[in-house]
Amino acid sequence: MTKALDGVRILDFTHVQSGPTCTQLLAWFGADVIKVERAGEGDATRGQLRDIPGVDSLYFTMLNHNKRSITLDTKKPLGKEVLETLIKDCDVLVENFAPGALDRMGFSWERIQELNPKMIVASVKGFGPGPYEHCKVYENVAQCAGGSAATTGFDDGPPMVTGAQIGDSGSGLHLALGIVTALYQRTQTGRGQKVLTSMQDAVLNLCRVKLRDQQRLERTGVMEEYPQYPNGTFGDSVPRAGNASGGGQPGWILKCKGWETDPNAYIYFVAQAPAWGVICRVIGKEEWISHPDYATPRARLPRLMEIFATVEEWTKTMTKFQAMDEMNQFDIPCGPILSMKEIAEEPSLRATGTIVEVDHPERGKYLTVGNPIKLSDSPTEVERSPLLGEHTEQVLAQLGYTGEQIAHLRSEHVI
Ligand code: CAO
Repeated sequence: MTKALDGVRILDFTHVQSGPTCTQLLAWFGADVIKVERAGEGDATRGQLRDIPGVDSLYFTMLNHNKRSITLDTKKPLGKEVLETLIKDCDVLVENFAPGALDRMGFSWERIQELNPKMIVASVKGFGPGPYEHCKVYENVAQCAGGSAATTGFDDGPPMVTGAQIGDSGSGLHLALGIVTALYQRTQTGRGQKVLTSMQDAVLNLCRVKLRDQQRLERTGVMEEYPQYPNGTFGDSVPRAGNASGGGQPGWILKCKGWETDPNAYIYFVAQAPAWGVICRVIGKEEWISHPDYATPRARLPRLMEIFATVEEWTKTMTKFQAMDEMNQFDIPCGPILSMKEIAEEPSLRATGTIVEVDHPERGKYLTVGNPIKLSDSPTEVERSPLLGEHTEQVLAQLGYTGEQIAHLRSEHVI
């Protein structure tokens, strides 16, 4: 079966997490992704957080599936020549170097346009144009600068970063959408274009609801669905909301049986308005159904923490999975706090290809997260990440290099 992006060739000049997330997605959709790395070390993540000495780390393998790897020193004249050939041959160049690195290498947008006017040049940078545009940026810097850290955590604690890599993988996702959109526009214009995702922008986009709340706060001075209401105070910026729901239906994380020893024996409970009657019946508080202090969502707002505490007395009598079953019977929205161990072992996630077991020649079998975007006509088969330079000769031969030329490049330490 053909793949959605069959025939699209990507010059993958990415490293670490943000860029590789993007090119891995494109590879999963069928693009031919050629990852260009420096000989010797390659992408720094190959050697970071290693769990097996001398073997590509899980950090690397889980972000570089379905790609080919070539080694190339793009600062040497002969390496630049090879890069030029690649630029002429590929549809998209994706990079997430520090600002200015591609220009310093001699490959400005203008130069790339000269070589291949159809080429799409897609970049992740920490910041867009402005005071910080020259800064190097990692995940948590973006979470802090994009509004996530200020709005995550509890009111009485410091700002907090989240485990979800919204700065890196979030930016990669945004960039991938920009690339396929530019490819689509190219079918009409015949031209390439620049695609830029700043990590700050990507995080802020994912924190959109907090900018909503900032403006609500400025207008009304109070956030009635936040845990600070009615007894706490509000300043002039959106406070951290603990585990309050980000949407219009109040929610909170509640303890379940075993919480004293199991750090994940909790459930997220949503006091959805249409389910209020059934919630009251299930927890044995039928009197709340018609009581004026509880009957309407508005009346409940100043009492949310008391309501959650009462529901928690009920959820504490059962495991999170039993609580889930009980509530699901009545369509009460809720979700168990699943540990990574539980997720890794969940059979239904294996069945859908969301968790995939991959075999690697050096590390053996490991688990990865498969493609979260499922296309019915372009199913994803997750293939192991390439070893450093595994496809150098194959790709160069495809570009028209003879065996003799390849040997010369090797003897000059260009590849
Ligand atoms: N051959 C020769 N040189 C190469 C090369 C190759 N194949 N590949 C890379 N290089 C060179 C670059 O040209 C650059 O050289 P100069 O500094 O002389 O211009 C150098 O390697 C280092 O690149 P870098 O500055 O991007 O790498 P770093 O490790 O210092 O910084 C990072 C890493 C991530 C902070 C930076 O790349 C960055 O800010 N990227 C943009 C934001 C981003 O994506 N961050 C997320 C990373 S995921 O957590």
